[in-house]
Amino acid sequence: MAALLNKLMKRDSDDACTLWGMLHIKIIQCTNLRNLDRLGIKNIKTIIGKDRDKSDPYVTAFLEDYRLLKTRHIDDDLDPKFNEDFYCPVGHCTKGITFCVSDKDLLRDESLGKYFLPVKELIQTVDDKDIEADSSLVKGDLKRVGLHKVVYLNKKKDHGTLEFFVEFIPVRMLGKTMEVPGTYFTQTNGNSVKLYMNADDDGSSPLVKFGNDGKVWEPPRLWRDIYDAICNAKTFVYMVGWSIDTDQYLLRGDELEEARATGKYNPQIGPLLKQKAEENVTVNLMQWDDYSSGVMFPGEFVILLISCCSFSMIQPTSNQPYANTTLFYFFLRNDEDI
Ligand SMILES: [Ca+2]
Ligand SMILES: [Ca+2]
Repeated sequence: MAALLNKLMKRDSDDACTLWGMLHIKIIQCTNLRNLDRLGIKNIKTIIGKDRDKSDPYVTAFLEDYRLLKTRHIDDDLDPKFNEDFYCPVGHCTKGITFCVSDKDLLRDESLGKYFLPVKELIQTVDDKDIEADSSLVKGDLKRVGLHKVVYLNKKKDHGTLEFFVEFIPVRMLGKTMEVPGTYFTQTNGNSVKLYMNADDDGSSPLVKFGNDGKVWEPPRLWRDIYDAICNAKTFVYMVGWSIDTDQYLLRGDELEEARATGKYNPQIGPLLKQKAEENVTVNLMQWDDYSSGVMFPGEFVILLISCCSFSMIQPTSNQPYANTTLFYFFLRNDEDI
């Protein structure tokens, strides 16, 4: 099997090889990038309130047309520090990895420079010297290869540098687990998944019997479950969503009145999360920061088109009053692919 894999890796043209395994790439930083945002206006800071007169760089990397990664962009910084790790499963015949540094702009991003890493720098095989150091190795097998580089963009000193680390892990070295590497939490077993049809049940759901003993299906209640889960949280609350409307109530009708009158916790999402944060429960919100969050629709509302031609209105900025507290942590991510 190893011989076949090695043969696959070495086939193709003189320049191309098949990378099969995992690429771990860390984009570290850039230095001395060119300024493509210079407006030629003196004292721009006094005109628009802040210094936007520098490039807003981000980094992407490709195997031919396949995009491996994209970092966040950093506003107005010619020496941006990214320190972002990416784990990319690959099975591609390629001549190498193309790193691109770009300046984010409102209409059309511009290139700040490129660097091409030939694939052959990542393909190394076990030789006699390696076996002397580790007798468990097999001559001819592909090795795990790591490269740390600081390179000039476009091979020009005045275009600035890109610093990165790239590691190729051949498929034979990957574990049998399906676990995604580099995640915040390791894989756990024995978890449960609950599917919901509606946010809540207003009593109008049809009576559904199942089994031979007359069991009746009870529709699960999403918002009630969320409320109970947050109330019972002891260590952390992580919320992920396109947008989170902190004004929304999780309870309705009699339950809402009861919670207001006697409940320990506020049934409104924003105040409820604040209460939990004040109990020293870590509360993290993750929401998307995309074009529709402000550039195209600068108002309070965003119309998010959902499949089946239905649409809903959400308020992406309604949680901003909470963002100013130290109790909440926001992780905003640009995504231009929606
Ligand atoms: Ca700028
Ligand atoms: Ca720009």
